[in-house]
Amino acid sequence: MLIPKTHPRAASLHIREKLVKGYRSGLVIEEGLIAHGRGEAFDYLIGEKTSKNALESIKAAAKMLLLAKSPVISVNGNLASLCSKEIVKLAKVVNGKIEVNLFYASEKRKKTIASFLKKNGAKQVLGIDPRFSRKIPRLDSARRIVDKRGIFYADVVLVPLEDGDRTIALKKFRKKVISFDLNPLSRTAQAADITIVDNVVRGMRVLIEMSIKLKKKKLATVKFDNKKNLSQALVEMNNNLRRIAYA
Ligand code: PTJ
Repeated sequence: MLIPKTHPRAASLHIREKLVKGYRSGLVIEEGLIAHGRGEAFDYLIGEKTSKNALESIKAAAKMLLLAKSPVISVNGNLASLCSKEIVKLAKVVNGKIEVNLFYASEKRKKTIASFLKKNGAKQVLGIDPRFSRKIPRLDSARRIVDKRGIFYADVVLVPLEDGDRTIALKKFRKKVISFDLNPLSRTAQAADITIVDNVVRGMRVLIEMSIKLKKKKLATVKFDNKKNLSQALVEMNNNLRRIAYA
């Protein structure tokens, strides 16, 4: 579909088009389209921009990734479809690994996602070869199967657009978890060490820029209060609604 540049919702419609394309080419599943819809609703509430608060969490996330010994970016269908180039770039900047890990898992979709990431510049994509499969304890979903060279071994895992169970299981497995989630009320958002309440399409770009900038500096340990961060995100949404309601 041709979306006119002047359309007031052009950016949001382009993101939808990308996901639909991802769905048609086997990267995304139907549920992924629904999940995006929920994200869009929250994006409205934050004013469809990266807030000051989100910037703070992105800064903390960049530091955590740069300080990590073995950071991993966990990739699902939506993320691959929306941010393939950014995934590759971020992995390069923070010296991290890329691993495909799906909730609605199928070997075919895993391979489709891995080859799409490779087409977009990834040298290595983990999570595909069953010889390296290991299980995260205390997790029942398909996401429990991880790569021994990747998430199983990692100290920090970036889990954009995640389901809550795995974030909790990863925490119990002593991993530091960074998530992107437009919904500050989700279990993932609540359980992560750092939640970036921003659209992953905008936030990943900022995270890359911030990581490039901070890489040149000497970094101390990350101090971040995620409870406070989530409260601020909710207050921002509330303020936006009040402004609109009383305008
Ligand atoms: O590809 P798979 O099989 O791993 O499945 C991926 C989905 C996303 C379908 C799966 O992980 C899932 O069902 O996720 P949930 O539980 O619906 O959670 C997704 C969260 O991401 C929700 O809280 C949404 O608000 C949020 N979200 C959706 N789109 C975006 C987003 N957050 C940031 N940026 C977005 N573009």
